[in-house]
Amino acid sequence: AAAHAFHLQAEVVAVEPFGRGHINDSYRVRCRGASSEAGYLLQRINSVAFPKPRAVMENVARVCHHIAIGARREYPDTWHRRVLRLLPNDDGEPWHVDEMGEWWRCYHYIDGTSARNVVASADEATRAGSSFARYGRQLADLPGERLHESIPRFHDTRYRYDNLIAAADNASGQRLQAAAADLAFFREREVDVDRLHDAQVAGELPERITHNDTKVDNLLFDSVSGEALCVTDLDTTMPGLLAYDYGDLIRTVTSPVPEDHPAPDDVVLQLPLFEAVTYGYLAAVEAIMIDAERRSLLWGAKLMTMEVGMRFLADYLLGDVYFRTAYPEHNLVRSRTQIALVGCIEASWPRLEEAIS
Ligand code: GN1
Ligand code: MG
Repeated sequence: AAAHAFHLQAEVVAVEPFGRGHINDSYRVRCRGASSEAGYLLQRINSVAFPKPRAVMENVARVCHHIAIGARREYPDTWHRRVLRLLPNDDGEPWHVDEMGEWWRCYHYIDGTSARNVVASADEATRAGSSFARYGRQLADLPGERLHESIPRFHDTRYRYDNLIAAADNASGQRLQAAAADLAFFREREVDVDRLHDAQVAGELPERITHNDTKVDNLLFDSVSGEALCVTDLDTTMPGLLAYDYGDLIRTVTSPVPEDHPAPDDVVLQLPLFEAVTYGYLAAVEAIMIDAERRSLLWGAKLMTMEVGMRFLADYLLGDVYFRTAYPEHNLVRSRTQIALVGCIEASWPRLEEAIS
């Protein structure tokens, strides 16, 4: 029913769950018709994570429209595979609100692409770095008002830390006990949580438009050429710092195992991939980046990894109310890979700083 609220251009034959996202519900809508008809990607927006879905959709619609203008100019033949395209509903709006008040949207499906949660080569790492950096640059001249903050304080590490401590205060004895060492890890690093925020407040780091969820899984690669084609998962695109986007890339590109790998000892920071993603990222932002931003990037890597680790752990302590989980320890397992990676970043700090400078 939700699919039919949109102006589909082909007959629906199947609707299947799709993707690995932790927040929204995604479905692939398969269609019959011309062989070129790739179908659609239908999504229900998670109203716990996004209590202001209209603000999210206004942002996403503006962002898609703006990126499409540039992509059309640069790639007249293939632009439609390089940007998400929203379908309108009967009222011409790029969303649908159902009888339960749930918000939906529908994109054209981009066929012949795939996403990955672990990169396979240095080349892919470079492509990931330059794609997300380019995304930010494309939005640097977005006309109109400041984007809405779709999730306020999304990358406020102090806020994430405080939420973790509050979650521990309210946790059940059993989960609290299981998480004791992990909690201690974050408590020992409280001194670092204000670093990016303080530098921004001091006027050292300029506000940019950033994606804010640049995990490598949020990028589509062409299945044949391997080219990084299209940035996805645009809901958190809003004002932010370059260090956020660079940081979340490092978090997800440099480890050989996925975020929920059950053996944290397998997490290592692969230096060649670190260098490759950094190279791709810097090459695409160098023209606009100031020195203070460059110096903030490694803090972005550490703090974004800490943040997600703290969020997973807080969610575990609260009984799994935010991230989608497949088994009871899922959030704890995820938190531990992040802790391991923070340890790797700390252990290689001087070497990493050198690679960024
Ligand atoms: C969520 O939506 P998805 O799965 O791409 C989360 C990110 C986390 C990520 C961890 C809105 O991203 O902040 O970094 O999980 N998105 C939201 O995998 O909370
Ligand atoms: Mg996603």
